[in-house]
Amino acid sequence: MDAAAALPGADAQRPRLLLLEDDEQLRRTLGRMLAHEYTVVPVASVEEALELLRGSRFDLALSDVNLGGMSGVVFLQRVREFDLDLPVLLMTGEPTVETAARAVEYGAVRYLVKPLDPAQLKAVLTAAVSVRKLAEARRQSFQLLGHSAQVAADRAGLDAVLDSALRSLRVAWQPIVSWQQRRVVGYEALTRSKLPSPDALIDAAARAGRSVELGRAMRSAIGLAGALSPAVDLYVNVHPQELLDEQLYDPASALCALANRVVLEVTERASLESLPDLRQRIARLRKLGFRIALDDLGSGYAGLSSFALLEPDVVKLDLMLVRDLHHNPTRRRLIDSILSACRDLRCATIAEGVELPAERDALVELGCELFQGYLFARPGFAFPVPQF
Ligand code: G
Ligand code: MN
Repeated sequence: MDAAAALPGADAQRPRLLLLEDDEQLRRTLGRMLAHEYTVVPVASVEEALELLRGSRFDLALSDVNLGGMSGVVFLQRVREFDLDLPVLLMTGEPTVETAARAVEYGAVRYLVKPLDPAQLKAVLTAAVSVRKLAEARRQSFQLLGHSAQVAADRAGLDAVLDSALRSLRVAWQPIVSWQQRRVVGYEALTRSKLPSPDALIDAAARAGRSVELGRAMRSAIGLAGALSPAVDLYVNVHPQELLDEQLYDPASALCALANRVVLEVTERASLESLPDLRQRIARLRKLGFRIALDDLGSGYAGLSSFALLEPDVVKLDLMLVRDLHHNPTRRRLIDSILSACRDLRCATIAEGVELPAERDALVELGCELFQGYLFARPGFAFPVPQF
């Protein structure tokens, strides 16, 4: 452990720098060179470095790329599993384009080539400390403003967050009710994980190009739970990218086995126009027994075209449209015309996000009959039963 003791000159004001270098000579030289401005904690192994980083706060890490068997890029990935903001600088004597590219993709702040020029190194380190401060401030203000949807910006961070979120993936169910009949007609499957909101997970998966993987994990969880569910319809969200996943069309899949009572919800938030053969794909899904819903209607995107492409069996009104409609004549008029158009098209409508009796009553007056929202029941893991 003696390598892990801070070098002389340590004081509370200086930034703490973790130096990971397995060459003893170089570790000493660098340590001495940086000790004037940093509290340097030198270590020789990745495991030791990770333990220290987990145990206390550091402002930056400087690591060799070739660490006797383990790569500095792997170190970087492991750091991102628990610290998304720590600037990590990698140094190498034998630069290759490939490692440099991977280092940058996984969020290395800089990629330095040995021998290091002391002045340049100092400038780079100073900048890295500022990057650390800025990252923390941004994260805090995001949280303060309640914007939790965006997680880790770099690839290693995203992958680490996603891996752990996927391991903690669960399905919550929210009932959809017929008000006239005072009964549950279906349940929507909603994604829950360690991340603060489902949107954070969906957004992170999309940015990492892993929507299909998330979709598969959800569908298999839903297929398993669905077999145990009450004999009502199951509403399942599919990201537009999932429509390109052949696994969705596999008749042997757990979800396909339930297709006759599954309604696939396709959101209006994302554009559908760029998806090749969309019409054909939707037709294949119908042939398998699935019905199609257009989700989040009124949330913005190309409403008409997505309707025409999907020819949905069900339309779900976005909760922002529903919110306070009893106080808002414009929203009310809009909903009125959507409902009447849907009646003409023989398309069922579900009002989402209904929280207040006044919202429900205004919707009933406009002829809406199917509801979903906290007023009836919050999502829960064991098929919640609303009280009427
Ligand atoms: O798939 P969709 O984008 O429609 O997801 C619906 C989301 O809205 C879910 O995350 C669910 O938890 C949430 N939700 C459901 N009912 C209500 C409600 O009454 N009010 C609010 N604010 N959110 C709701
Ligand atoms: Mn939905």
